Amino acid sequence: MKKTKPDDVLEDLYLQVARIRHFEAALHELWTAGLIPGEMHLGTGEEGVVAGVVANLVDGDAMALDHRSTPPLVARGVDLKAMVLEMLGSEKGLCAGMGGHMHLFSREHLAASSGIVGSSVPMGSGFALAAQQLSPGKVAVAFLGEGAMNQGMVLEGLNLAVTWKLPLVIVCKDNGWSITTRTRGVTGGGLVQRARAFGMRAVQVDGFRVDRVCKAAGAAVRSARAGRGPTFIHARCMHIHGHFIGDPVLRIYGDPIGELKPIAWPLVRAISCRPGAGMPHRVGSLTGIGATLAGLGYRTYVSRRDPYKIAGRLIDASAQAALDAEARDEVRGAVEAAISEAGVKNIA
Ligand SMILES: Cc1ncc(C[n+]2csc(CCOP(=O)(O)OP(=O)(O)O)c2C)c(N)n1
Ligand SMILES: [Mg+2]
Repeated sequence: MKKTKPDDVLEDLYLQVARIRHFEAALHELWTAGLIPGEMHLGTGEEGVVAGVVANLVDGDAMALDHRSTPPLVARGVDLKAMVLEMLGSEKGLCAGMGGHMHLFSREHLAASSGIVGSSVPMGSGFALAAQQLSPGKVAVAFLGEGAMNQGMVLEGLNLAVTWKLPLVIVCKDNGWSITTRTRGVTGGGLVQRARAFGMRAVQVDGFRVDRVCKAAGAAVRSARAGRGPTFIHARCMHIHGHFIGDPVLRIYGDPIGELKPIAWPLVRAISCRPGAGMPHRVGSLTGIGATLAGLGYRTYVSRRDPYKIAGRLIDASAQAALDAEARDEVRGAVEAAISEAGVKNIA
């Protein structure tokens, strides 16, 4: 693989990728043990994009985040124990146990997340406006999924960012899916072209390559710091665990008979009941369900690339092993401390 950064920078990037991967794996375990309430959207598969962008931020820069907010907060240096306590619903958590994984906030790091899809762009524009007015030279980053690009508030936020020349970097993490909707079926044109149509710089980068993301984001952040306005970065990625943990589509692949049994009969009834849509329409809908299953399965199991493994191959094997162990130990320590502080007893 052709390297785009010196070895020490690549090692730092790998460490952040590994810290995120181990943190997300720990959340996966805690959720599966029933200790985290509600849905859990992991950022496993986005590590290359997130670590590459966050590596360019300094104190006083801000981050507006979406429903996969833990990876950027890990990379930004937010206290891991406080985040785990938050997930557990403890009042000692980052947001006193009131936020959960989708509404995390750190005043110290000027970072805030929201489960409202698309809201990170207006929120990021607000952070960037504050930076422009109150602390010139500082920047804001807005992370969003490609499905969010069809939200009206995103388009409004992009427009104001350009018009007011805000120091904003918009990072679109494109996994090709919005839950079970294939994004290309609901999105016109190219997203880079869409951003350019607003008059801003827009670049495409391989989100599986943390070094390339770091380079592209470095240029965008420098440009924003120099007062040259926003840049849009489009980065492909994937979600290794599907939309959320326990994604029903991926469960079907794990246990086809068990998972399809309860839905087979309702499907047959839906196809055969009268009155209603004509048979061609019904067959078309069924084909659509099959195509969704096949598409998500292909993306998850066949065309799968892993930014964590790819980042590991950019550095020496011995350095990779040592940094991976460092990241794993740090996360394990934080989880054990959080569990003990929260007084949780029934961990499997
Ligand atoms: C305004 C709004 N509409 C719908 C939802 C439900 N929802 C949660 S995640 C999601 C998909 C978002 O897709 P994308 O932006 O591509 O992010 P990804 O989940 O793929 O990372 C949707 C529709 C929501 N949370 N907010
Ligand atoms: Mg998506």
